[in-house]
Amino acid sequence: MQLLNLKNQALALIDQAGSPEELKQLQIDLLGRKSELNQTLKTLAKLPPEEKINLGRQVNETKNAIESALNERRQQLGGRTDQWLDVTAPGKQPPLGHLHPISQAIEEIQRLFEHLGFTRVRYPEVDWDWYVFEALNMPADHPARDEWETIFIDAPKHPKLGQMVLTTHTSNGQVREMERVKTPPIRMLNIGKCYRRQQDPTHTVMFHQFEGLVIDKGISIPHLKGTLDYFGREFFGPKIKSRIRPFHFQFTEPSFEVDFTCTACSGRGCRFCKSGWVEVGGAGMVHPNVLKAGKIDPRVFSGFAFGWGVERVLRLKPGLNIDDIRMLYSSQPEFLNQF
Ligand code: FA5
Repeated sequence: MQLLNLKNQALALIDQAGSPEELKQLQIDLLGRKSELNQTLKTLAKLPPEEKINLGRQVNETKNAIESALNERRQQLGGRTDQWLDVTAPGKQPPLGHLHPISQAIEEIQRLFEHLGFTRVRYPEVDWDWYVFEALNMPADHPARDEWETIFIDAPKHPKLGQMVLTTHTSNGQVREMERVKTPPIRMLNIGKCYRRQQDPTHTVMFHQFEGLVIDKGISIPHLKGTLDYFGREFFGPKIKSRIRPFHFQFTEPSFEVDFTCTACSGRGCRFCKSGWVEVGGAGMVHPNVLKAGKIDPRVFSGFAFGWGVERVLRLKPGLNIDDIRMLYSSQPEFLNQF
């Protein structure tokens, strides 16, 4: 009852106040250290628990009512309130993210190959043995399969397509693309995630490859070499040269490994590359057995294919020289924000 009177008197006084200064004084008198309300608050400690709760609640309600009345009246008198908003204050810029460096590299690679008329496609990350190995001239038990540190899926086998695996390379898209297009010309760019049981500074369990496949009448090695040179110039810089070295893949004949001049030493040879050249991946002329698996007549059509690591080409970009590609997947903002 005492508090109710206090509140009513306080509200009346606030209502009658004629200036912000008067309100300021009222605030001190009504809520300050020596105010009646504050004195009541001090008596709380000595009360039994139940009364304490009851009186505490009343004190709080009274205090809140007085504070709102003070604010309201202050607003009416044109003064500042406690909840004011300065609309002219400069805003706080929320931190802005950006695409992951691998996504940026994928976008750039896609753009470069689209200029040559390649079409970007995506094929399954979990695929049948047939597309990953068998159709690529690697029958079951062929030793060439050992090169791919394959992760197998524990699922029932398909009667014709075999076991399910995590794609070890984007070459699984080759025969799938032949089946999709049916009749050449084919100019495919398949970019996707690949998986192998590997982990060291230049290998990750999950990584990305981009795979080119061109099939038409009269396609030969110079078409492949021209495409490599174009990519090198556009992606790494105008002075970059490419070279192809004899190699072996079951699905290409002849097969090559593709090197670009090292961007760290401009091909002179350094700690990073040793020879002045850095390998980016494989390439070759599509094997007739692979064309046959895709129902394309090798007597009429020929083609080239290449498959390179996105992480591998990114780390060679001038100025980057990423020593350990695992950093790309470390989720460390200090590292990723540099891109
Ligand atoms: C292949 O995967 C072939 N499919 C490439 C190919 C395609 C040859 C078409 C001929 C025709 P290879 O296993 O060498 O080849 O891998 C190619 C590239 O993928 C490597 O040079 C490397 O850049 C990248 N790569 C392979 N394994 C990893 C890994 N664990 N982590 C990161 N990058 C990898």
